[in-house]
Amino acid sequence: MRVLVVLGLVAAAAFQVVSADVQKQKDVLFLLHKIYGDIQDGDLLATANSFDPAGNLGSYSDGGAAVQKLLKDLNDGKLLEQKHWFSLFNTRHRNEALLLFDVLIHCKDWPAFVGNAAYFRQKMNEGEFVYALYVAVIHSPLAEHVVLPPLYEITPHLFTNSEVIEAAYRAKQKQTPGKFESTFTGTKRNPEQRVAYFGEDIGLNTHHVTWHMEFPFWWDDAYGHHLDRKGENFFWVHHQLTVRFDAERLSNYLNPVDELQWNKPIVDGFAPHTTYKYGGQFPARPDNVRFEDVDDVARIRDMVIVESRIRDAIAHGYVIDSHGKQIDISNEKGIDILGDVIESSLYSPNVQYYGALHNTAHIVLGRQGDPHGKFDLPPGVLEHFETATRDPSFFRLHKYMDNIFKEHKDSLPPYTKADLEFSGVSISGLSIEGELETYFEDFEYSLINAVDDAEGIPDVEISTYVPRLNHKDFTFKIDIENADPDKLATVRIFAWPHKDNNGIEFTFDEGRWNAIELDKFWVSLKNGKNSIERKCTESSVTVPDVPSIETLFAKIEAGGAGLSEFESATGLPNRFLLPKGNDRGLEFDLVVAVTNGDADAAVPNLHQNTEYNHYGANGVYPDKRPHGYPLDRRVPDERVFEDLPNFKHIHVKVFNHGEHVQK
Ligand SMILES: [Cu+2]
Repeated sequence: MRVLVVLGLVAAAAFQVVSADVQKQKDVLFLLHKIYGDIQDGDLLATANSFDPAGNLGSYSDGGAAVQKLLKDLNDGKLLEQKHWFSLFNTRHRNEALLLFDVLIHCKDWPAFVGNAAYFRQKMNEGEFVYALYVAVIHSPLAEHVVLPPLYEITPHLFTNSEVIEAAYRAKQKQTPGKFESTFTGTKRNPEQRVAYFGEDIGLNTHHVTWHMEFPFWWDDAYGHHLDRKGENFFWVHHQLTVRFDAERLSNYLNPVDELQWNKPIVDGFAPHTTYKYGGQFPARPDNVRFEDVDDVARIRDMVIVESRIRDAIAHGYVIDSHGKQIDISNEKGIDILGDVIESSLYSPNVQYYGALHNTAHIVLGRQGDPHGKFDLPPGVLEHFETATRDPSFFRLHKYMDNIFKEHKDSLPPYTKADLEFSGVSISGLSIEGELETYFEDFEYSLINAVDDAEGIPDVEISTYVPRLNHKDFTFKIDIENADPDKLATVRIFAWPHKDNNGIEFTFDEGRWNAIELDKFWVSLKNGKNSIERKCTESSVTVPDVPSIETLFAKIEAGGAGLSEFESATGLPNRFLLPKGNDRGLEFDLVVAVTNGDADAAVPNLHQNTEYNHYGANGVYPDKRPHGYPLDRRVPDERVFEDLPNFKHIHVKVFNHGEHVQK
């Protein structure tokens, strides 16, 4: 049953009965809507103007330590001004945003949370505020059921091409509604443009930034909970982006990505066609730039040194913590530590020695257009999780790090048949109902928050539509024989491209490293034959599209029903489940592994709808096995798999016939 509260204080609202969750939802939407101007809701604006953050220090679980610090910085005029770009990779910007997060996460009740959010929204830099509020809503138990609006509607500049943003400004100025077409950057002369639909997809950008909010590198367990397997998750989410990008490339007759190397040119340049709301254009980078040291950030030599220390640790099978003690990584937990080290996060056992390879590389790569700060350019697209995947060098950088992770995974002993067997269980059939077929569709989103508001100038409808990949419905049909009484099983489904761009078949060992995770679920097997039908829409590794802010507002007006499925946006958009494929049908190896559900379970009561991406405060990742299991280790002899009755391997084709569903 939902808790009901009566808003009886304000006369106008005296008879209004609103559920607590709906009120919270409404508050958060109004806090984020029209972020560059005043709060649009009268009550909330009144709260912002009357709230005294230091008025009741008893409402903070840290006794008000964070809020007093933030207030002091505010009153001393130390905080970044409004109407200025914000980057999480800028230390000052990050510290300020995290100070606000620190305030919000320590609020003991919603009035304190929303009061502080409203108060500081009016005074702090908008980018810092949006970031702090998103992360606080994701992590605070107070906001557990709040659905965050799609970021591309809150800060559209980071997701939308400059040309379209300019058209939006003109539409507002002329007071003429407009619906503008977005295209992908560049021309057909750039082969990379063939896969721009992937890196520039607003859903992919949202997935990436949301993941980094769910698992922030700056997370400190003192905020209240531990982020389980954060380092391994870092590896896995980027590994999946890497293998997916290669599958998109093969779909478009391009070779897989080459890894980035510090002593070689960055082959592909990039012109972002993206502009900051405040701060000018995102810098471009021509082809074949050679890495240069970036003033005040890092020397390339230091990057090479840090890399070799990490590779040394992998070869030794241990890392050395900040006290000089060895931590064994030659086991299945090693990947988690290595992820913390490479990112690096606050969980890294020794940042002093192993540095922050990933985070520093993002800045170094992002600044190659102006490494010495001669031209006073704002940060590059790689310095924002919202925009990073737009630049093809993002995938080169991540291929480089993925190969370091692979070195570690390859150092572990391969699984034996005995490790993988599930006695009494065999897969007797595997097929797909429906065709694996992708298509493009136009997707429309509002740009109302991109343009400026002025007194007396009403809003007009302004939106853009952009082509995006989707797939037709299909269902996995899996027949499983169980010779024993009822038992719990884990079903894992993966696919990898069958051939490279030259038509040469991948070996099983090459293929399994490129495996795309399609689904993972628990199922109770009865004795005898179990015919399982698993719809593509049920995939536990994907999420549905979050409704637009307009729809969210409308749903609240209607009482707030039908929002629960959007509570977490962490995960790949479901429409991105399949790689594009092509007209001839891109061949994939589709594999299913059914393993012992009781042995795999990290928590009790697992079922077909268990979620994996967002497991909340004090959450434990439901699956005890390493990400990618059982394909995560090298396979010197593929007969180990082909002889397993609980493993099935078929070939499928993914088609794209050039269909484009227009608006
Ligand atoms: Cu990332």
